[in-house]
Amino acid sequence: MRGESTHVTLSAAGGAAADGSVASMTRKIILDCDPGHDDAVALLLAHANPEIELLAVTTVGGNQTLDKVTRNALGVLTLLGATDVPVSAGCTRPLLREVVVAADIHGESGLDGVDLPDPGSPGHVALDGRHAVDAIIETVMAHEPGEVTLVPTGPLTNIALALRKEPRIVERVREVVLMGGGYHAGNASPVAEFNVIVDPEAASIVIGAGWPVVMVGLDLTHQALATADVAERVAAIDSAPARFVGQLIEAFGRAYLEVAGFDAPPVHDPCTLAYLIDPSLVRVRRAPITVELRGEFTTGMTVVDLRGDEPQECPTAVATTLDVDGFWDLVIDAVERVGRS
Ligand code: PIR
Ligand code: CA
Repeated sequence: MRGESTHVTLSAAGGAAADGSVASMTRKIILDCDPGHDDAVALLLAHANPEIELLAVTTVGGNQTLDKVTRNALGVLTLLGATDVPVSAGCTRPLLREVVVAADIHGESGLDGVDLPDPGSPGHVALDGRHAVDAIIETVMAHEPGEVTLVPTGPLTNIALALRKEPRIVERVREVVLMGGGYHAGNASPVAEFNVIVDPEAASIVIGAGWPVVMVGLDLTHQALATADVAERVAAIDSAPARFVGQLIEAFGRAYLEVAGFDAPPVHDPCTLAYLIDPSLVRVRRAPITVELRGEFTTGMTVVDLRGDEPQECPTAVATTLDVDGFWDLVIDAVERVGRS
């Protein structure tokens, strides 16, 4: 489909610009996140990998309250030297439901166990004045159809509201590659993943909008384990960003061991970017997805219909298999690159 890749893209607009020319191979993205240890690694990969052009970062209440995750996003970008990326704060709470945070995993700050630059320090990244919903709409509408990819790695509240405020973004966005959900088991309930169960109505709106969606769920992200070998590779790099990633992995690993009994923590959110940078790293399968909104025990479950042959016309897909070594090579390469700049 796309000339520059053998990968069968799910994008409606493909890689061609409106004038028929093939768009550059870099992917223009908006990262909508709730940092969060693994969101911080996603910020790093998005900033440092040359295939990704980070147009904007938007924040949403999720792992911690909006004020905390926004402070974390600004601190992480400052540490990375990503001082030219606009950051906008978004929704403080889900569309219909009460705020739920993941303090057990991410701590009271949302990023416990890592040192961030003092917000008052010179050169610290400051907030863009716009609300995240407006930043998303303005950024998408200012680009050509098929140019901007949305990468949500937190609850889907901002994206759902952007869709409602400016429905034309459905046609204009290239695709939505989100971390959330799963088709096997949950982490916030037996069947529901955190980002989806926090705001299931928003997830339902986003997943069902008709634009191309790749759901990078727990089935995939639980393969992205930061093992001792990964920690060693990071520790071998002598730079401030590498020490930061080392702290992240250690703190995340401790929490995941205590709370979930994992020997190594799954670094969920950067898997979305790995798929965009090199689609051969993530196998995906087209499948209809619905979000359970009324279940007594199943609210927030992403119901994925994997029966029969893969449907060719379906706009939604789920990620199934990760090239684990290829994934960590990308992350380590990004850590080395930020250290150098
Ligand atoms: C991770 C998260 C929330 C709760 C737990 N237990 C673990 C966050 C991650 O940032 C990721 O985006 C997603 N939500 C995984 O469920
Ligand atoms: Ca997240």
